[in-house]
Amino acid sequence: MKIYGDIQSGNCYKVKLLTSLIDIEHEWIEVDILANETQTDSFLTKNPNGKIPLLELEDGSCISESNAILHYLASNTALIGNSRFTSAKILQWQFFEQYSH
Ligand SMILES: N[C@@H](CCC(=O)N[C@@H](CS)C(=O)NCC(=O)O)C(=O)O
Repeated sequence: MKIYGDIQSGNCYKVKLLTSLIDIEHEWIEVDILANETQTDSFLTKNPNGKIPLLELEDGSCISESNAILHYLASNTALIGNSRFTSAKILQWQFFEQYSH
């Protein structure tokens, strides 16, 4: 899998940190937003919203939004578990982080 990001961005760093915590093999592709690399035709084909982080799977399908990426990568690991309450608490913090932080 490939992850497009900028290590100085908090949204991207969250994803990078998770790949380290649960040892996910991936190719990190550094994207320079100041050089408008998120606005090229080829990047917009992968994420029409033109933002990083972006996860690209082996079959070419893509997931954007940092918290969606975190859920995808952490699913079936102890970090997510299968408790409804824990799952809702994770979402609670992630929505708080996106909208209020
Ligand atoms: N809600 C999104 C926010 C993503 C976002 O704003 N990414 C910024 C970098 S932190 C970006 O790609 N900016 C480039 C642009 O807006 O052109 C997420 O959590 O992934």
